[in-house]
Amino acid sequence: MKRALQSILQFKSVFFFLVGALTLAGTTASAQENIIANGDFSTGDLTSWATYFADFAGVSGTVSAEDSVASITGITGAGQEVWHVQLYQDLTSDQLASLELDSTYLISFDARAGTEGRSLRMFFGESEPTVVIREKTFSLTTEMATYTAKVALSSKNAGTKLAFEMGLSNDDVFIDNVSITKTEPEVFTLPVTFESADLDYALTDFGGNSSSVVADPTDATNTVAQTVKPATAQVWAGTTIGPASGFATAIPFTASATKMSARVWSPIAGATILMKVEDSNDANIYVEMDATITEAETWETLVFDVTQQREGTAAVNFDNTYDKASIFLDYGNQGTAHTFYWDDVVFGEGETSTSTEQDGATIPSEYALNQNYPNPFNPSTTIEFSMPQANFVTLEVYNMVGQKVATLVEGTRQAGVHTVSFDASTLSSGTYLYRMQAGDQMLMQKMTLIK
Ligand SMILES: [Ca+2]
Ligand SMILES: [Ca+2]
Repeated sequence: MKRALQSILQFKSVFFFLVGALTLAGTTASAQENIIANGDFSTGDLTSWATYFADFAGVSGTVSAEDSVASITGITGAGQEVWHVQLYQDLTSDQLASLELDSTYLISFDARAGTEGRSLRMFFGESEPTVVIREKTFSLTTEMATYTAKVALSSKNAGTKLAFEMGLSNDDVFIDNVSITKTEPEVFTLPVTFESADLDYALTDFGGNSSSVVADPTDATNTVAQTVKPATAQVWAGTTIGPASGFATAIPFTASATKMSARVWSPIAGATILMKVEDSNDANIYVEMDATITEAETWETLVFDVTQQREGTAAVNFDNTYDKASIFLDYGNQGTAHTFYWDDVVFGEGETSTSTEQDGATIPSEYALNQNYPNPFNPSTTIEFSMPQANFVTLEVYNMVGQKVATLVEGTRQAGVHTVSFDASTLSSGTYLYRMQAGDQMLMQKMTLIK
């Protein structure tokens, strides 16, 4: 999936050149100082690095830095714990001092494996007691490639280390060019699809919930949020979508654009799902909206209308800023150790999908992006696209100078015909391009907004 994402990103930059847009910021972290010592193993040895083998569990192997690449080879006995074989660097007090709290860091490394698909876990944090600042598992290939993860640094302590954990496989791993550099924070805003390869989604739980970003249990190619509401959780336990500081930009509610949506998988029918939007700088400014799960153990798209607030709660004021959103799963009930999944928090009504399982229609034979209807339109229109197989897909709208004005879909979708509505009430009259990308396919159509 990661490689597919990379090729989509490459394709995207090609598109920007094609349309002549010069607005893409070419930022790199290369000018920043690397906090890791001997990250390129150029000394030909493991200076500053340490290794760990769980010899009590009978695990052994060989680590070296010949040819200025770290190699972990000849592993035997792995298979019990992911952390049983490690190459790691304990950060010195000088290294720690150079890490600034509330800044964003990019952890980057090159790696390859002796076997295609071998997994490698990157751990950044403290091992005893375990404090995870960032943890991410990568699927390596036999070709050297660059892997990254972003960290919104909110804590650091004396035991912080960067570790590569070889996991449950005995296959060889080669690592080079390890760096931790300060970088620009990711612009965290809607839509939230959990598909970014290196964004730290930094979900903020309260009231006893425990959330993490995991593979969709119904579709391993999709990434979703998992929220456990344990038996000890409060009736008001919830999860802020991102950091407590909210989104980078306000949710663009207007009198004619009042809806947002999310997909939720609930283990129980009848659960109330509450969406709260608020001003990150003023807790007194908020709107609470709710929806009800109709069917257990299936993905449901829930639409939340900011003009339809919960009874007895504050109404929307479009002059206010709503730049933070939180989701409350099975709101109003104490936790019962249920596990929920949620995904695709988007501005607008989201999508309605016609999957082949639902209506018995035939699977489309190829990718297709149909002419929107109505067209011309004012202010909203419907776009239909077809997928012959499940894939990661983006559907974006551009103006005629190549500026992106909307992202309508960004995530994995099943095979089938999908429709998405586009509300252009904030845009001016003119011709717009809408572009779909899925796998190596790129399809484009024109539409005309006449106000
Ligand atoms: Ca090197
Ligand atoms: Ca997703």
